[in-house]
Formats: sequence, structure tokens, C-alpha cells
Amino acid sequence: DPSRIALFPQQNDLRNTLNLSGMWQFKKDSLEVGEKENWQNGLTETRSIAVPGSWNEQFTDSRDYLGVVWYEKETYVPSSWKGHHIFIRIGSATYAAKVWINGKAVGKHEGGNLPFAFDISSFINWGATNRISIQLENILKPTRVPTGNVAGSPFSNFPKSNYDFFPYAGLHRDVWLYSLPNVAYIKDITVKTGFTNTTGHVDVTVATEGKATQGKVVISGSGQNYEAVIRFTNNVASTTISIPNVRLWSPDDPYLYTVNVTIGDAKTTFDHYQLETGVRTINATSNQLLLNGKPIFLKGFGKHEDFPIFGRGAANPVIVKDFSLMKWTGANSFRTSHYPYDEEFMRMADREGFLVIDEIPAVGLYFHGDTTELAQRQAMCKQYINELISRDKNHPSVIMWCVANEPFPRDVSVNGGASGREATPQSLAAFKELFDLVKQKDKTRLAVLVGVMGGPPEWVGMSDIICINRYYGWYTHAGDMNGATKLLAMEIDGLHKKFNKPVMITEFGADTYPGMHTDEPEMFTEEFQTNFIKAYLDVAASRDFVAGMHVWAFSDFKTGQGIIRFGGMNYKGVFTRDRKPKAAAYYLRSRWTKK
Ligand code: BDP
Repeated sequence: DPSRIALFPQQNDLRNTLNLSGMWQFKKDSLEVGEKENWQNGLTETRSIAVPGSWNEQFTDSRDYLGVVWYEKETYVPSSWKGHHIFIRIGSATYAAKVWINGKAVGKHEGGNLPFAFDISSFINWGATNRISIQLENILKPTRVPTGNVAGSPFSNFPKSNYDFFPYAGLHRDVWLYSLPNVAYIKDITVKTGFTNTTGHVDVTVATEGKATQGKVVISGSGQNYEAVIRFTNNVASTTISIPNVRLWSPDDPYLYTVNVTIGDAKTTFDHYQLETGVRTINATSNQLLLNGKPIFLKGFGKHEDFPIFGRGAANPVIVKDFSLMKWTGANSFRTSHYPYDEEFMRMADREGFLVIDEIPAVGLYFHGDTTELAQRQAMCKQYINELISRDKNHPSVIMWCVANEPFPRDVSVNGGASGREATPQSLAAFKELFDLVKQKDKTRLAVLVGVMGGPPEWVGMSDIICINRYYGWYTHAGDMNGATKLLAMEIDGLHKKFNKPVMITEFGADTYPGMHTDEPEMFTEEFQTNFIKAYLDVAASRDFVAGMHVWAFSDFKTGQGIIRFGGMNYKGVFTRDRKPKAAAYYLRSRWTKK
């Protein structure tokens, strides 16, 4: 039930939270005997592991291990929580998880990078410790999303992922226990915003569980409160609140209003939840992206959640540093390539005024014509869309949902294959289903698919903004920036003409070994990277239909092993993996901070 994850755990007078991040006990189960041997009743011969974090980075013997492991933690649940609904919420478990409380199975979940929660009220030992056991594995399979171990894959890296970033595994984000009030609680809140002239409109829909008959919504901001009473029919109630002289949310002024929702009956308040919202609209014309009705150009990066030792584990200091560096370059936007990011990252984007392309983990999808595998991947993509939109729908920073990064048709080799490959009817139908699902869940934002070099134009043509990743001058036309920019210009002119939609280059970049220099720009040097980025930005600047440019990548990141990834790294970052600027970062700063 994806609505279960819509509201982040919150502490107030009626709700409680307990963060279980810290040291857990860990054990590999490479023979897959754990469940039969009842490891859920208590692990023996364990070692300590930090949560959040990737197991691949924490030990000296597990870098490439992606098989079954067990995590265990004991915790006391306060007896004051008795009589409440108790949930466990796991922020991200990559890839497939099974959960037990005190030896009793409470649920399982597939797919990393998104939270899931289970009701564990009836499994708690009151007045005693409780054992939480999580079995987890990240075995790469062609039926999974992201995809791995594909026969005939154009990727030749190890581990055998269908993408270049390292397939980190583990409990990558916070694990929470939380309690919700007994009689009735707020299950979901959906906020949609708009404005007419100077008056803002905020639509708030509240869904409940239990016996609340009425409630109140209060929006506060600029020293004012705006209220509405709501009444529930079949556990749902909606209201629209007007805000005169509204202060709109934008990168220049990321102003947030608070929304307080209370529910109850005529006498008693049962539950309370508070969230933040920014009043803004997002639209596209045939050649521009409009924020609050005014053209906006997206300057920024494709990124990764990646840092030494943490791996893909959430790390707040890294989040703060990344926003500070993005601001320093003058960026106003990023894409959560190639999976949803930590919820703290999204809240930072709201506060710091970044425009986000929010992507599901659909990287490296392929269309080899195997219908059984395709159906399983398609089901996963739909699950991800449901979970992602449930989780992130209330963030003003999110302006687009991205349903796939660089899917590739049969026969196309990644980054450099012959162009003009056909989009099969089967692939078009599959993507249409994903776009339809996004639009059915959220009509207030744009939807895109990010296209690979050489991929079919019909695929990217389905997007509201044509999003393409291009590496002319790198994977093809190596070192020849004149040839590269001519082709780039020709291609984007053609795409705009064909689809009459704005175009955005969601990736372009060059591997750059920090400290390597030449007089005339040459591949792998800092001068080449700067020159490469400048050449692409110049092509974009001379066209009025380009809506944004995202450099690949924000920082260097860990990859699997392979001959095109020196030292197991992708060096296309404008910052190093430990966030030191290369020359290109200074170039972007000089260009993007110019008024
Ligand atoms: C694109 C992918 C991205 C890669 C990049 C590259 O979208 O994940 O890291 O190219 O090759 O194919 O650097």
C-alpha cells in the first residue's frame, strides 16, 4: 500500500517516532540457509554494520557480494506506545527485503531507493526488548529494475549491472519505528497549488483510517493563518484555501507555507500532522519551461548518491555540502539520476529552491523481445511510479517525473550505436502505460523519459520536454568538438522541429582525471572538460527552445570494473568524489552566476 509511505514519521503530542539508525548486527547468508535455520530467531557469529550505509564499502571482504545477508537490531518499544498502531518504516533496502519482528514474519518488499512500512502492532513485546530481523539481497537479474545479468547486454562491467554506477547494497537510509493514534489517524495528505493574479489556491485532500468525522486545515505563512473546516465522507475530505497576496515559491524565493491538519470528532482531536508546501505552478509551451507562468532555464547536474565509505548510504553532511556546492556553481536544478534520493535531500531542495527531475530506478531497461522479463520489469516500473509519487507529491521542488533513463532497443550499443533504431510497438505501448500512470496520479507536473544517444526519437517524443543524454565529442567523435557540436546542433534542431516541444540535454560530459592538464584541450584533462561543457552550453544558448542543461555529472562516482572505468570510477564529475572542484566547476560558476 504506497499511501502508507506518503507521510514521513513525525513526533508530536499524538504521534511518536524512534530512529533505529546506528549499529546493527550483520551476517552473510551466501548458502541461503538462514530462513530454514530460523536466523529470524536470533543471529549468531555476527559482525557490526552501520545503518545507513552500503555493506560493500564497510568490510574488506564484501565489495562485490550481492547475495543474501541478514541485519538484526534489538530495541525497546516504550510502553506508553501500547494501544497505538505501531509501524516499522525502512527508508531504502536495496534490493529485496523480508522483515521479521520477534521471529514473526511481517512483510516483504522489492525495489531499492524507496521506503516501505508494515503494521507491527500485534508483534510487539511490551516491557521487553524486541528483535528486528531483515533479510536482504541485491542479486542482479534481467527481471529486476534496475536491470542486471542480461544475456547479450552491451555492458561488459563487473558486477554485471546494466548501468555503470556501482550496484551498492544494504539498508541505505534511516529505519524508523513510529506510532499512530488508536481511534483514527491521518493516512495521507495531498497538497496541490496554483494561483490567479495575486491570490494563491491550495487544494488539500486528507485521507484517514478510523472514525474521524471532521477536521481542520490551517495554512500559515507571512504571519497569517488561513483555515478551513473539513468533513469526512468515506474517510476522505478536501478543501481549497485561498491565500491573498501569495508569496510564490521559486529558486529566487523558495518560500514555504506550513500546512497543519487535525482530525477528530465533535469533542476530541485524534491526530495531527504538519507539512510544508510552496505555492507554484509548472508548465511547458512548445519551446519553454514555465515556472509560475514565467520562462525558466534549468542549470544544473545529474548526480548520484555516492560517497567513499558511506557508499549509497544517506549522509547528512554530504547532502548539505552538495547543495552548498550546487549553489556555488549557480545551479538551480538537478535530476535524481538514476533513482529516488533520500527524503532529506528532497526537503533540502524545497528549502534551497532547486527544481528537481525526480526519477524512478528504471535505468538500463532494454527491449530484447523477451515478454516474460519485460512484463516483470514493467510491473516494477509501475510500482516505483506509485511509490515515488506517493512519497514526493507534496514537494514544491519536484517539477517533473522521469519514467526511465536510457532504455535501449535491441541492437543499440550504449552511447554510440547507430542512430534511428526503431521503436517497436511493444516498447511504445510499455512507455505509454508508464506515462499514463504518471498523469493519472499527478496532472500538476510534467513527465519525461530520458533518451540514450542513438535511441529512437519516438521514445523521447513522448515526454513533455524532450530529454536527451549526449556524448558527441566523447563516446563518438572523440576529441573532435567541432564535429561534435555540429551534430548536436543538427540533432536538437531536428527533434524540436519534429515534436514541437522544448528540448533539454539531461547529460553531457567528459571523464576528467583531476590534476591532468594540457595546453591544447585533450581528452581526460581539466581543460578538455571545461571546453567540452562550454561547447555544449554555447549550442544551447543559441537556441530559444532549449529549456535546460544538466552537466554529467555533479561529482565523480564509483562504478563496477571495466576497461572504460579507470580505477572503478566514472570521472565525469565537475567535482571529485570528495567534492573538490575541477577547473570546469569554476567555469560553470563564472558562467551560471553571471547576472
Ligand atoms: C549515460 C548514463 C550514465 C553514465 C553516463 C556515462 O545515463 O549513467 O554514467 O552515460 O557513460 O549512459 O558517463
